[in-house]
Parts: sequence; structure tokens; C-alpha cells
Amino acid sequence: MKQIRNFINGEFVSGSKMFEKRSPLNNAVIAQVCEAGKDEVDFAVRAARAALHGPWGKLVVADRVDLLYGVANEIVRRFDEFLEAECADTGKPMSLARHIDIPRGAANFKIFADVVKNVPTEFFELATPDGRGALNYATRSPIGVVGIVCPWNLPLLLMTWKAGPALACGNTIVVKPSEETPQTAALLGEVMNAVGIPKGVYNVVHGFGPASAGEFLTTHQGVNAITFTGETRTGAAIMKAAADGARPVSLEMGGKNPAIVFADCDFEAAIEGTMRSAFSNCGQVCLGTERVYVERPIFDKFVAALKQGAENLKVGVPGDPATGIGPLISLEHKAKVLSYYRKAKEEGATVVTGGGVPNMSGDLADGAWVQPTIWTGLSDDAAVCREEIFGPCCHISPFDSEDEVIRRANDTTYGLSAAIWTTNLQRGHRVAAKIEAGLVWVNSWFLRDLRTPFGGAKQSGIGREGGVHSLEFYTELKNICVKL
Ligand code: NAD
Ligand code: 6OD
Repeated sequence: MKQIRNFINGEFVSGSKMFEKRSPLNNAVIAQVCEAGKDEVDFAVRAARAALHGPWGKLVVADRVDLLYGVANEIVRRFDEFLEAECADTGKPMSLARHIDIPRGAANFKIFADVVKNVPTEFFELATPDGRGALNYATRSPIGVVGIVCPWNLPLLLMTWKAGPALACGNTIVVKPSEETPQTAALLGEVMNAVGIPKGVYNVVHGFGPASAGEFLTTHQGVNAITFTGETRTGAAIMKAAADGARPVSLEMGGKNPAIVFADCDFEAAIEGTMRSAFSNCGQVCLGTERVYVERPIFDKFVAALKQGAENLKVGVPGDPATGIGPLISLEHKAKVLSYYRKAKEEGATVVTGGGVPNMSGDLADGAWVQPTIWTGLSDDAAVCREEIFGPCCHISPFDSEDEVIRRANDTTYGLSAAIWTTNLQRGHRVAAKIEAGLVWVNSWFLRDLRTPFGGAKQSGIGREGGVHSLEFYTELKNICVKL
């Protein structure tokens, strides 16, 4: 049985207790994980503080950048180990993790190394009454020890999305992976040692949220800033913890994202994009689509084509190249998703396809499998049209006018992303401008230059990360004015 330990000050260390990591495929225990108690979290934060004032803090940017390139290259060298670990923890198809999760895990180090290498400096010459003048400029320093709290849906991708810029900016970090996905964060510890990242720069503490590593990390006053990805409710709790000590937070949280499909869309592209946005990663993508609005003239055709697509998805295990959809992350999450499948029926939905559990053979019958599901016929105030489900499901409803669909798309407490499908680009721009979300796609989904701002409006987030926007969070700006 694998044992996953905390990674503190360059070494793998045990914790106060152990917890079990179970496979989403069949609920079998696949690893024993060492849970960090208050002492281990304190050890990690102190190690991170010491590293900040040690060799890491003394590196010039060019050397730090070289080391982070080394991290990216080493992830690529150990690609298959990361792939195996990520798919074992999440049950996701290897075809997906091979193209998205692991390459992005490596790229996040390279991209932010490049961003810090090229960051411009503000510099002004001032006139002074004595004629000697002054130079006024701004520098960026690391913000200090950064606490990174991560979700389970894209574990390596989303952790490195924060670890990459935090380290590139010269900070040291303590990462709290989700209790569901401890493995790739631990593997990254080995990578850090292999490429010579000084001890204490990258630390990992395993455990849960409340009364466990998550709470101990976010309430620790040695942590200077906290960056979080996860549910909106958890983000609110972390924001409260960060208020003690007036520490900055960056929060990437939940969504209930609309897709708007106009009758003039490229139909095949709209179906392909909506298939991916509703069902990839078993619907466990924060940017995924759970509300689809289709212009009435193509409504029936769209529903029929999406039904066909969903029914063609092969439910299967990660290593099977034919697998189109894997299980949910856990039996607990399966119970939550199935409760929405029941609620949709109680509220009078037409179940176009799915709505239950697929037939799985052997020990897979004990896994976290659910059917890809499509509903129609509900009003916008139904629970499955308002609450984030985070499963492979969507509700499709017809609309008759642009104003109507914009109003309905915006009628939500969330504001993470939206997708608009139309061949009328004037309309695409016009509707995108009116949608209340941090990210709007026109004729695409999950396509983005990583230098652009990423984050949510309303209750989907606080702040933006990506490119120079990450620098705003991970550095402290200092204004220096030198009289000549
Ligand atoms: P979650 O909020 O349950 O957990 C996220 C992390 O927070 C875990 O590591 C957990 O242990 C920790 N945690 C829980 N309670 C805590 C507390 N009180 N104090 C400190 N830490 C605590 O989220 P999840 O179930 O892991 O992930 C799914 C959610 O994440 C969905 O809502 C999804 O939309 C969201 N998400 C958002 C984005 C984004 O970029 N906006 C990306 C991915 C996922
Ligand atoms: O692509 C990204 O950078 C990003 N943060 C994706 C988030 C996906 C949510 O599940």
C-alpha cells in the first residue's frame, strides 16, 4: 500500500494521524495519507519562512527562472508517473490528463518564469527646486510565505497555476492539496529536490479543511497571503480566516455557467463545444456548462444532437483509450450529484438521457459512476438550474430573443464563465460585453492565453490571476524615490 507523506523542508515526514485515499473507480483504498496536524503545519510555515530569508531569497531572478524551467522539464521527464498518479487519484481518462492536466502542470512553471523575466519597471525622473532632481521607481518584492489551498478536479494543473507564479515571484509556499488528490503534489516534492530547489521553498501538508491542515494553514499568522480554489462556501470561510492579520486573499470559486446557442451558430462546433463543456472531466470543471440556452428554431435539433453525443460517450476506466468519461471523484460526491438527479425529476424535468447510474461490472459497481444526463422542461428557478452540481449534466431551455437570454444568463449569484455560439461576430461581441462573468468564450471553450486575467465575478471569485495579474497578487510593490 502506498504511503503519502507531507513534504516539509525538503523531506517527506509523517503526520499526526493517517487517512485513507480511495479509488473513484471501485472505492478500494489505494493509499494511506499522513494528515498534518497543527505541529506539522507550523513546521512547514517556519521552514518556508527560513527559506525566504535563506538561499532562495538571495537568488537573482535569472537563477530562479532557470530553476523553475528545471522543474517544468523534470515534470515532463517524469510525465508517466504524474499521469498515473493523477489518474489513480481522480479516475479521469488518461487521454484527458495526457493532453491537459500534466502538460499544463509543467507549462505553469515555464510561463510564469517568462512573465517575471519580462516584467516592466515603472521609472520616472523628477524635477526638484534645487535643480538636482530625483529618480522615482517601483520595485516588486515577494509577498512572503504563501498558503495555497487546492481542489481535487484538476489537482496538478490548478496547484501549479498558483505555485508557478508564487515561486517565480520569489515567495515560498505551503500547499494544501485536496484530501481526495494527494499524490501529484507529493511527487512534485521529489521534483523540487531533484532540480535543486532549496529546502523549505516548496512544502506540502495533507489533510482536510475544518479542524485539519486547511484550517491550520489558513489561520497560521506566519502565512502572509492565501490563494484558494474551491467552493464558494469554503472561500468565504477562508476569507474570514484571512481577516485575522489582514492578509490578502485570491479566491477562485464555484460557477453555474451558461452556454448561449444562437440559431445562426456553426451547429457542429456548438455541439462539440457544449459536449466538452458539459461532460469532460465528468462535468467536474469549474468553467463547465450546466445551463444551456438554445434559440427556439434549433432547439429540438440541438437537444437531439447533444443526447446522441452524451449516449455515445463511453463510460470507462482511465487507461482505456476509448473512455470518454470516467467516474466522479468519490462516493460522497456521487451522492450529491444523484441527489440533484432526483431533484430534477421531482421538479418535473424531462430526462432526455441519463439520470441514474451506469451498469458497471465486477468491483467497478462500487465506484463513483453516474450517467451523463440532460434535462429539459424546467423553469429557471429550479434547483438544478440555479445551484452548482459539478457533475456531467446540464439543463437545456429555449429562448426567443437576445435581451431575454442575456437577462436569464445573468440571473445567478455566480459569474465565472459563459460560452456564446453564433456566426454573427457583432452579436458575439455585443452579448459578451453584457454577460456578467470573468471569462466569456465566443465559439470556443477552455481556450485561453495564460497571460490573460483569470477569475470570477460575483460569488465566483475575488481577484484575478494569470500573466502579470498574478504578479499583482504574489508581489508587494515598493515605491522608492531617490533625491540626486
Ligand atoms: P472545496 O471548497 O470543498 O475544497 C477545496 C479545498 O479547500 C480542499 O483542499 C479542502 O480540504 C479545503 N478546505 C475545505 N474547507 C476548508 C476550510 N474551512 N479552511 C481551509 N481549507 C478548507 O472544493 P472542492 O470540492 O475540492 O472543489 C470543487 C469546487 O471547486 C467547485 O465548487 C468548483 O467550481 C470549484 N473550482 C473553482 C475553480 C475556479 O477556478 N474558479 C477551479 C476549480 C474548482
Ligand atoms: O486554465 C486555468 O488556468 C484554470 N484556472 C482553469 C480552471 C478550471 C476549473 O476547473
